[in-house]
Amino acid sequence: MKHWEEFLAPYKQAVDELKVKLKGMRGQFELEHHHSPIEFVTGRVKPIASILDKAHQKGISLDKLGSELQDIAGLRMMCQFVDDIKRVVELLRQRNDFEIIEERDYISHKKKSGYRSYHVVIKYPVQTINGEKSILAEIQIRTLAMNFWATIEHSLNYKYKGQFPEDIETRLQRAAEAAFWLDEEMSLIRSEIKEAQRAFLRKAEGKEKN
Ligand code: 0O2
Ligand code: 0O2
Repeated sequence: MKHWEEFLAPYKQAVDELKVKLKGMRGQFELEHHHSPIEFVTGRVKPIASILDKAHQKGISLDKLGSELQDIAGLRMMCQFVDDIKRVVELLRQRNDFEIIEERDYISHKKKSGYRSYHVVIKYPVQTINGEKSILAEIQIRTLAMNFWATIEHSLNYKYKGQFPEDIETRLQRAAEAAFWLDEEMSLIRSEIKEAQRAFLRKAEGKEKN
């Protein structure tokens, strides 16, 4: 157990630091009164049981976890609109506090399950008392609709262990299509939403001044 604590410590530190940094990006957009392409950010260190399960499934030996399991440290950035995702990925590419080592586009190429999201794998340097240690982290960037679907599907997956009854599988497929159309519709009325948000901010600022 002590060994796991030591192994996971830099991952925990990376998740904590990256949460502050990525949430900071949202704060900067707010400060400049621009629409933030980032709605909210979450992060977690993968639980030990899930690490062991995934390593077993993928045939990764325990001494190779650090180099072969890319999502021990996981961050999620939620966006309102599909177009925001591109913008967020661009912003991540411009940063120099980590190196992007892989990108996986499950939006242009959704998974068979119906899953959509943009994954960016980074190499992040953590400063420790024994020097610098680089770890891998996975940032998942998705819309609120993609997140809604993935969250529900993930919890059902846990219940059915990936073996969905046929009717549930069909409904999940339909729900994935509905989430896709929701994103499409929202993109179409995006300019109206943006204008409403700007008007709301102006009103809130007016109230603050009074
Ligand atoms: P605020 O003031 O709510 O913006 P944490 O350690 O709490 O920072 P963690 O444990 O990674 O973060 O994840 P958690 O607690 O699930 O959620 C992180 C942040 O995302 C929290 O905000 C939540 O309020 C916010 N959040 C979670 N789900 C949603 C959602 O569906 N919609 C929106 N808009 N926000 C959500 P903070 O950072 O605590 O601060
Ligand atoms: P968690 O922490 O429980 O979410 P894979 O072989 O597909 O398992 P790989 O190749 O390492 O994984 O990377 P991939 O596919 O880019 O990312 C895997 C992660 O993406 C998963 O992590 C999920 O978070 C998310 N994901 C991928 N496919 C699906 C899907 O069909 N449904 C949902 N809900 N999420 C998905 P884990 O391991 O499940 O961990």
